[in-house]
Amino acid sequence: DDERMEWWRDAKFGMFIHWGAYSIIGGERGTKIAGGGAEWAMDKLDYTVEDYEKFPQMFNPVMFDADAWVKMAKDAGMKYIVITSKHHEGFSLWDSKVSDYDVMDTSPFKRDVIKELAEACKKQDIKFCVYYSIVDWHHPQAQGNLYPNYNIAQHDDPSVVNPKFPKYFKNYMKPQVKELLTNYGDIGVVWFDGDWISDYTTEMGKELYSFIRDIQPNTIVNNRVDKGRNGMEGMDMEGNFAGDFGTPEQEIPDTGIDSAWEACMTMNGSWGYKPSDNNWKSSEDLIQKLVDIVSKGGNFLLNIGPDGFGRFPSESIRRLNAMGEWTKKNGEA
Ligand code: FUL
Repeated sequence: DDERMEWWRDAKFGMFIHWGAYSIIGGERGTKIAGGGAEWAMDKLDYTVEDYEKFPQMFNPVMFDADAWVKMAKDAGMKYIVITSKHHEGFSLWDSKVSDYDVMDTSPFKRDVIKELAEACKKQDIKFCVYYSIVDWHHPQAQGNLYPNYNIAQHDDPSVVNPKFPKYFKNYMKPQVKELLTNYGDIGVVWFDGDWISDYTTEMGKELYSFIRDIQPNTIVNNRVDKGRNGMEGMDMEGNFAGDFGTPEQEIPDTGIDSAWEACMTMNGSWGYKPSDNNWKSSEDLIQKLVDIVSKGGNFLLNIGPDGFGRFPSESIRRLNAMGEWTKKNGEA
């Protein structure tokens, strides 16, 4: 296992990218502003499934430049990129054959974002990784029995179940994960999320984990592949199934953790693009967090929320530049 994890342990510093149809919305609907992460716009701003579909239908980020994104990550000292291939909204950023709700069939953009990024990463020698949400607010079988009231059904309410969820798991989720692992070269990490929903089980997680290992034996999988694994949960007991590394979110754990972990964090308060959120952490603060995390043996996955045109926010670019200058001066993270 150690050999499989070696590149990841050495990497220390990576870029998280939250990008999807929510990047058009920016967390705003009329006078309403979504609280928290703007990638939750569909839920927080009370869109129906049908209403929300218009956003993937207008997803046309003409300024998207995979090479430029990857270069910004590299220049900042980052060694891997994790992009949201599909977030909770259910819209897929690659050419999926099991879904029309993707960038090729629903959007005017008709460019395979995952393919372009995978190729840019390969060219520039940085590891390419994908985030995949188990929660899917668009797929009828992935929601509770109150469909289309997904925003009631998807919360952690054990009374709200969908008996068809195993069908979604088998006929949609697994085939999608397989596409990501077969059509885009080496996948460094599959970063699951949304493991908390009532219909998902540890058994499914185990199945998914070995499914991935069968296709790409070297791919690393986070702890959220197991059900309900927040932060370091599942990583503290031996033999307790919870993937390969812990995922503390917006926090830096104390010292004394033996297992692998990666702290993921935003530069302001949102994962998805949110122009109303000006609560940016300073570059000094971010550098300090990097040092703190690395000194405690963890990895730092720092998030960017590009806008609906495909641009990184200028505030993010400035911070990436500052971190790049620092890593160049002080050696590798
Ligand atoms: C959370 C998600 O609900 C957020 O939207 C974000 O993706 C974060 C990294 O994980 O659980």
